[in-house]
Amino acid sequence: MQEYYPNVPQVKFEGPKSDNPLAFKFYNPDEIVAGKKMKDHLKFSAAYWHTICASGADMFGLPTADKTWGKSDPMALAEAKVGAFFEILEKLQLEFFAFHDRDIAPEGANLAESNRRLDKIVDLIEAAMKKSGKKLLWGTANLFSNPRYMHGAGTSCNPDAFAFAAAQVKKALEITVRLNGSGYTFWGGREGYETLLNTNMGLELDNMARFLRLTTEYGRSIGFKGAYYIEPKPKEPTKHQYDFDAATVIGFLRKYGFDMKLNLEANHGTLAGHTFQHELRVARTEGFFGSVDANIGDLLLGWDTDQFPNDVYDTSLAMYEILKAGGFTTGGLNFDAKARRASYQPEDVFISHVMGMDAMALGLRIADKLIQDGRLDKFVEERYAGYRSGIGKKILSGSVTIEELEKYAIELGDVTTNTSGRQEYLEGILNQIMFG
Ligand code: XLS
Ligand code: CA
Ligand code: CA
Repeated sequence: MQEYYPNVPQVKFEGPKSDNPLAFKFYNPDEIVAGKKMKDHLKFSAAYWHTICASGADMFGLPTADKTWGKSDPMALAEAKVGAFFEILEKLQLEFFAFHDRDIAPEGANLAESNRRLDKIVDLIEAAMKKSGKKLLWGTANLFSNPRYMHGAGTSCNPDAFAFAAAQVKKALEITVRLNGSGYTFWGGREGYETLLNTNMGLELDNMARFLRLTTEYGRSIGFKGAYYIEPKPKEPTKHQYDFDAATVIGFLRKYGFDMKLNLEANHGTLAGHTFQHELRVARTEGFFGSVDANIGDLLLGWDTDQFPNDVYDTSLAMYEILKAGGFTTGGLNFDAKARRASYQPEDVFISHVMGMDAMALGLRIADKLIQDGRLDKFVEERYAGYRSGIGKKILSGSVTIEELEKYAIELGDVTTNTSGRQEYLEGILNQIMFG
């Protein structure tokens, strides 16, 4: 069997003192944290499109990273990529992966040919999964790269594009079922608008719902038992994306009555002006927590940089929310991430994942300590203690009238007993847990 990365050994846990760039310092897969193996908490996944396809090309420059292994024929290259990708999963101890249909096989001259090409590569992926035990976290369809989707897919003004997209998702769902995927993700690639001057927003939103209805029902009809996710993103590629953020998507799902969860990307949360923790908190509070794309953006830039997570404050607070949500069931931590353009050597694919996995593992360790410590929970509990008795209890019971509240307020005279929010005390606890 061909080895695609002969210079990269099996990556293992060596502990915090190790200076080996190709070893985990904090991610120790079988170590028990909060009652479970770290690998079962974190459920790491690699993204086919970045890990094995992204070449470092950007709007200003050509590719920097060679991921072709001397293959120029597109199908021969697609076949080589399967071998290389599974070698990466194996060497990095990544148990899961995710892909778009067009990442794994190049589009043909028509839909029938594209589907035949997909079948050929899926045969290889299925065999590689069987051999390695690796699992599909979620599948998806690329409904944004081809020019046919210039106006969107489900929200396109052109019904031919709607039909083509539905056919593409039908095939992607069949593949996901065949590969036993535990999820299927809808990211609204170009489902948004550039200008309201040419846009019928009401029709587009209803059509997005029609599109989701048709596709999700089809998935169930062919035996898909996993979770459907919508991945929010506020902008890019369109100026305004309909799936703006967690709260917007939850409103949409409730309006149209869909049983779906959220796949939350850290980077998309910050692009929407929220912290990653905020997006996770919204999802967990509302019961829509599903899966996570752990990649971050650069807070000084206003676009989607898809970087590996390195900020341990962020990963700790994210893991805190994830633990509080009860952890992953169908979902996992997918690295929708790529090494920077100048980190172009084959080893960088591995080094970048190692750093990201260690950052999430540190987050898990710290989140567990925060919960064990209990001071944050206790503080929040006490902050709302007023609702456990008296007028507070009555408000919660729903039995209070506005006249009673008026009477109570008149008798009270004024609100004189507010307690301190103690933000700095709580931030100090976080630092103490992290560095103490
Ligand atoms: C793009 C999205 C995309 C989805 C899958 O910004 O993150 O990669 O995760 O289509
Ligand atoms: Ca992204
Ligand atoms: Ca993503």
